[in-house]
Amino acid sequence: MTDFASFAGQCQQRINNKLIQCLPDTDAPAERLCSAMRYSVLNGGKRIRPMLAYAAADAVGSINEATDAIAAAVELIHAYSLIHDDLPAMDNDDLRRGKPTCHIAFDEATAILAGDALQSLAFEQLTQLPDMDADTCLRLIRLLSVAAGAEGMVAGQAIDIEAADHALTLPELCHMHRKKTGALISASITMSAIAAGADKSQLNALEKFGHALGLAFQVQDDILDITSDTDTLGKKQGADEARNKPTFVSLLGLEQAKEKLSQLHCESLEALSGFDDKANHLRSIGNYIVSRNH
Ligand code: GRG
Repeated sequence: MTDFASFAGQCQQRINNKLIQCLPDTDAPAERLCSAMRYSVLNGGKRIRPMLAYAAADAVGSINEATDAIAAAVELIHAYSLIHDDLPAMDNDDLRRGKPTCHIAFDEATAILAGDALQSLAFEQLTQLPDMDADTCLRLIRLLSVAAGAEGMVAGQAIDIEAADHALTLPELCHMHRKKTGALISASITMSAIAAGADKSQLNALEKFGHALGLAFQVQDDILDITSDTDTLGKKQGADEARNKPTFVSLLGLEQAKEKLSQLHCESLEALSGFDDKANHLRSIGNYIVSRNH
C-alpha cells in the first residue's frame, strides 16, 4: 500500500467515526429527518475535504480532536450542499454516489430539512473545539460562514444557476467555481492549519495552494463529466453537457482543459515549495485530485 493510500484510509476511518458520533441517532424525535441526514452523510463519498484538513494540520503541526471537528464541519457543509444541489429546483438529479439522491430516497421536504440541519450541525462542531481559545473559535466560524454563504459556495451556486444557457467567459467561469467549489476546499485547508498553529507565511502559502487546487478539482470534474461513465462517477455522466452548462471543456475543448488542469496542478505544488516533507500528504492529495477517475 502506498503512503498516500494508507493516509487516505486512516483519514476516512477517522472522519467516518467522527461523523457517526456527531450525527443524531435515528431514534431521535424527528426520526425520518435524522435517517435522511445519516443516509446522505454516510453513503460513501471520497472525503476529500476532511483529508485536506488532516493533511494541512499535519503540514504545520499535528492532527488532534480540533482537526476532527473541523474536518466534520466541512464535510457536513459539503453533504448539505450536495443534497440541495440534487433537488428538483436545482439540478434535479436522482443519482449521487451510486445511490438514489436524498429527495428520491426520502422526499423533497425531508431532503430540504436534512440539508438545513446538516448545515447547523456543521457550525455546532466549531463550538466544541477542545483546548481552543474563543477568538480562534470565532475566527474559524467566520471563515466557514464566509466560505459557505453568500460570498462563497452559495454565491457560486447562484451564479451557476443564472449561467445555464448563457455564454460565460473563462474568467467568469473561474470566478464562479472559485466560489462554488473552491471556497469550501480552501476553507478546509486554512481552518485546519489555523487550528494547528500555522504562522502567517504558512497560511499565505496554504491559501495559494487551496486556491489553485480548488479550481483544479472543478476542471477535473468537468473533464470527468465528458470522459468517464455513470457507473464510475456514481452520478449521471454528461449531465452538465445535457443541461447546456458552461464548463471548462465546453469553453476550452478537452485538450486545453487538460492543459489548464496541469497548470493549476503545478501552481498548487509551487505554493508548497517552502514546506518540507510534512506537506507530502497535501502534495499527494493534489496529485490524486487531478488524476482521480470519479
Ligand atoms: C446548493 C447551497 C448549494 C450549493 C451547491 C458545491 C455545490 C454547490 C454543488 C455540488 C454540485 C457539484 C456536483 C459540483 C461539482 C464539484 C463537486 C462539489 C463535486 C462533488 O464533490 P466530491 O467529488 O463528492 O468531493 P463526494 O461524493 O466524493 O463527496
